[in-house]
Amino acid sequence: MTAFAFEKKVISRTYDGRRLLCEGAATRCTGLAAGGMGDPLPIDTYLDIFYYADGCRQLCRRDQFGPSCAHGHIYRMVSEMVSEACGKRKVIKSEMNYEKITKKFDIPGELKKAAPFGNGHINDTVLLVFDADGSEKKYVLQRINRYVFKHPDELMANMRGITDFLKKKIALEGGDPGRETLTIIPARDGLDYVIDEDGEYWRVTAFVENTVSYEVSETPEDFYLTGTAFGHFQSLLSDYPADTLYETIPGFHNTRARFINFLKVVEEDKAGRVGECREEIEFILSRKDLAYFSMESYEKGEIPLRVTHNDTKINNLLFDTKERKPVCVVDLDTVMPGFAMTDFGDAIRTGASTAMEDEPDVSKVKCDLHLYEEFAKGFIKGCGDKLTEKEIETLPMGALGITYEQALRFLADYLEGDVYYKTTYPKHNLVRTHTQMKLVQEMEENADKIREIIAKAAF
Ligand code: GN1
Ligand code: MG
Repeated sequence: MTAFAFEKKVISRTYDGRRLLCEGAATRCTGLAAGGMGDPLPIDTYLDIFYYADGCRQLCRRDQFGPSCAHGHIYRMVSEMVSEACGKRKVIKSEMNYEKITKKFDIPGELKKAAPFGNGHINDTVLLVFDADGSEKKYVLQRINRYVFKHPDELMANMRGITDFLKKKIALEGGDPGRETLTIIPARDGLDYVIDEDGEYWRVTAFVENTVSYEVSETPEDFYLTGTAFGHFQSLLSDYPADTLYETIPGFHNTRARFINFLKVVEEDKAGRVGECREEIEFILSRKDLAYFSMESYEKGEIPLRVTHNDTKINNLLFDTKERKPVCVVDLDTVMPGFAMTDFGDAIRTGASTAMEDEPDVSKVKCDLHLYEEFAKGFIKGCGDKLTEKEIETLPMGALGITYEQALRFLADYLEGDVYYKTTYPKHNLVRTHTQMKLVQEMEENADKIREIIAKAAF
């Protein structure tokens, strides 16, 4: 039996009550397997497919999910297939013809290659290679997730405003505006996006050459530099006119609102999974204080609202491949008014963790305090003199709060039937919940040391 050449009866099995439509993907996977993926694998059940896909993902990590990575290709194909089978949304077909959509953008030259790219949980991303008069130029095409972003036009208006603003500031500082922030490639009709016949929104940005992003911190120095970059990003936007920004996801990091919504999700139990998640639910409910902290601090006037990135996961920063220095903060979809501690926290959540966000073995998940300290130093330095004393004092709660919020979000999505995050196997969101719970515990246990770290980093 060759890889993925499984039988029809397997294909029609149900996954959480919904029929898996694997046939097309299976055919394509078999083709890929024949085309150099190595030995045939005995695939008996659809579960094996998920696990196989996950194995592929592990293998292709080193390759940064590059377009030429066959393992990455299979992983993405299976995840697309699962999204579609679960009725979540229409997916980008791996064999989709991108000519038609890319022609609508003002890109010189001819499309040579297009391949799925990156590791985001939300939008679908494709790397485009164009040939313009004999020289190769790359672009990033993205389909904006309309389930998550209800008003892509507003999102793009934010992105245009922010990137124009950043380009001016970067130039003033003597930096390279073409490289240090994203460049939107407009459509031929002048808009910053194209709507296709299905009502899907697409955008294109210039690819930032010779850069790479990391899923975990490789050295403390990298993470220190990550801190300076995200801090600097916030400081560059400190005088951005916040009232011109649309809220692309209302209440995005209002953890209190998320907590209140979580109670509803548990009550409704849409996917019938509450019974198996008692411990996890209890974990969230018993830490209500964490959910209320940021909003209450703000309402008491203790911390200001700033223009923040709101998704400072470390893979949202591009590093120069040769110099290993941060170059460009990407993923500007959630730049909105928010709290400094949230940006601090989300980077700690991902970069000070010793494992991936979906590591199945939680004993590998630790909050590395040395990394924590390096990031804190970098972030505070990067923010310049912008942070107030109270903001600095609340940074540890930012990390704890956002990690707690992420546990809550993954768990809520699991309980709702995996409708928000891309998943590649049935309990993916639950596995992610567990890593976040472990990090929360780690930060709770080390609270005193963390307070000292921040005090030391700040003064
Ligand atoms: C999503 O797509 P990605 O990985 O940049 C999510 C973040 C979460 C993150 C968890 C708009 O970001 O908020 O922290 O997954 N983005 C949105 O990995 O919900
Ligand atoms: Mg994102």
